[in-house]
This record gives sequence, C-alpha cells and structure tokens, in this order.
Amino acid sequence: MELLTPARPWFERDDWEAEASRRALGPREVGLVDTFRREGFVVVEDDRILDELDVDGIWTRLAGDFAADGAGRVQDAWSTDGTVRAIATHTAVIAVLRMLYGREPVPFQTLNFLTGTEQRTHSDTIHFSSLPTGFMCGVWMALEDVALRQGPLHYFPGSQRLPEFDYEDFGVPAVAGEPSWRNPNTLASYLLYEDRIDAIARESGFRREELAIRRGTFLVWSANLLHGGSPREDRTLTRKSQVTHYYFSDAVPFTPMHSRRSEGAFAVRRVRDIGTGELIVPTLDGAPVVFPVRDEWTRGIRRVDGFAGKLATRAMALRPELPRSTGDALNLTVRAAVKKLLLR
Ligand SMILES: O=C(O)CCC(=O)C(=O)O
Repeated sequence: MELLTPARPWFERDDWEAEASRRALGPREVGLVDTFRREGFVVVEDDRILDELDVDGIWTRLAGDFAADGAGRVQDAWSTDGTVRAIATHTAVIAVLRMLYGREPVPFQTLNFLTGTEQRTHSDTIHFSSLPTGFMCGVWMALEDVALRQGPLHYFPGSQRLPEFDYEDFGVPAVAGEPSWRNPNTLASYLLYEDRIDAIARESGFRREELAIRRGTFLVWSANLLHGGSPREDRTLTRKSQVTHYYFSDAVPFTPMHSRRSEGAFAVRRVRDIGTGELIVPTLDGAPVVFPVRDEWTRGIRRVDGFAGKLATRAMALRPELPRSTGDALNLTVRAAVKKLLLR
C-alpha cells in the first residue's frame, strides 16, 4: 500500500482555529468542533428534527424483528423503512458531519434499538476504519426521551486519542475463515478484544459518562471513542434509538477485525451510500486505487495513477467487484459495457 499524504480530519490539527476561520465557521460551529476534538463526541439538540417523521411507526413495522422482550437490534432497516432512511440522511445531521469532517458524509449502516443494548465498551474502529484513518463516525439519535435507568449510551470522553487498537496490538488471534459473525472464530476473538478494551477503559483514567438525552437530540461520536450500552436498571422500560454509521468521501473503508494491518491485508468494505443507494468509489484522498488479492478474504491497497487510475475508478462506479489490478479494472469496465449493450 502507498499512502503519500496521510491526511487526518482537519479538526485534529494544532492550527484548527485558523482552519476554522478559513472555513468561515460561526461561533456555534467552532464550539462544536472544539468539543469534538477534545472529547471525541458532540451532543446536538434540535427540537424539530423528528417533526413530520413517522418515528412511532418504526417500532410497529420492525416489531417482528426484535425478540419477544424487545431485546436485539435491527440492522439496515433503512433498506425497507423510509423513516429510518430519513433519519440516517437527515439534512441537519449531514450538515453537522460535513462541517466537522470537511468531507461528504456517507451513511452506510443503520441499527435500531427498542431497548438498551448493554453492549460492552468498544471502539467502532475495530468494526469500521478507513484509509486515510479517522474518516468514520457514528450518530446516536434518541427516538424517545432517555433517562439513565433505561440503560443509556456510555462513553469515555477523550478516549478517541488512544491508539486505534486492533487484534494485532492485543495479540488476539486473527480470525481464521469467513469474515462474518456466522464464523465462531469471529466471536471468540471479539470476546478477547472486549476484555482488553474493558481493562484499558478502567485503567486509562478517562471518566465514564452516561447519556440522558431528550427525543430528537443526537450524539456524534468519532470512530475511536470508547463507548457502549449501560446496564438497564428498569427492564420494563424501552430505550428507542437509532445508530447510523458514516464514512466520508475519498477514503477506503475496511474492517480491522478481519484485517492484518502488518501484512497489508485489508478486509475492504464495498459500501453503499444510504442516501443515493449507490456503491461508493473508494479512493486514497482522491487518488485511485486497485486491490491486489492477499487471500480469500483480504486485499492489498495500491495507488494507481494516470489512465489506469481513471479506469479503476470507472470500473468501481460500474461494477460491485473491487478491481485486483488495472487489467482487471479494464475487464470489469468492458463487462459492464457489454451488459449495458445487451440490456438495450
Ligand atoms: O446504543 C447503545 O447502547 C450502544 C450502541 C453502540 O455501541 C454501537 O452501535 O456501536
């Protein structure tokens, strides 16, 4: 992999205040950026954000997808539920993310929760990371008023500054076989990771906060913030919420828990933008890339310039496959053109 200018989100720079003025940000926006860079999250209140959305209908429509006691999560309901999709692509949310990261946000996954998750502390960077690093975040939207006894979100302000730990850092065994939760090795390694993160969260000195939050308020967390779901004190109560995960333009998304960074072997994700329904074209800060095969599940990431680069980008706009080489990109482009001709 070649990464000539490893960019980071602009708000991490020491001269971020000068950059904020260059971007003509107003006082409210500068305040959000300041909090986000220090704490790793911001809470945004907007009383009207859920107006005109059939939020209550979500739970009727998804009722059959939760356990009888309301436990569990519904992943990617956006593909069938217009309200879930509208929350993921809400202009007020997108505007905050675009302002914070200075890149185009790409909502790519939704999770709906009827009750508190009680999920152990983790960082999203074990599930979703990007090259360049840091271009991923989560948005947690309260779909009812949430008090602490409902099992709120918890997080450790400032913990986003820790290294982006992955299995190699912890000596956790790489997952052998299919990169999916169907593979028992995936859970076995993940449990070891959770133990290590739990110890780091307890020993690192970061304070633990819980989020009591009003309906329609949302929290943006940066990819590396340690967070999870707190215990439900009152198990009769719901805790209706939606998490949407976002990447940003001009980055290559991958799954660290199924990658071997030291070998340059990345479980590259083919991400669909919830807003457009289209697969995104991954690039390294705008530079075209191809993905040489490393093994059945992982790829390298190689920058390609000039005409070959244009071909690679075109191939990914037309086809779901990741081109392994520029020759492969040419094949994919030709196949897409032939298919189009035959369909006419
Ligand atoms: O909502 C929660 O309780 C935790 C959600 C979470 O940790 C996640 O989606 O990554």
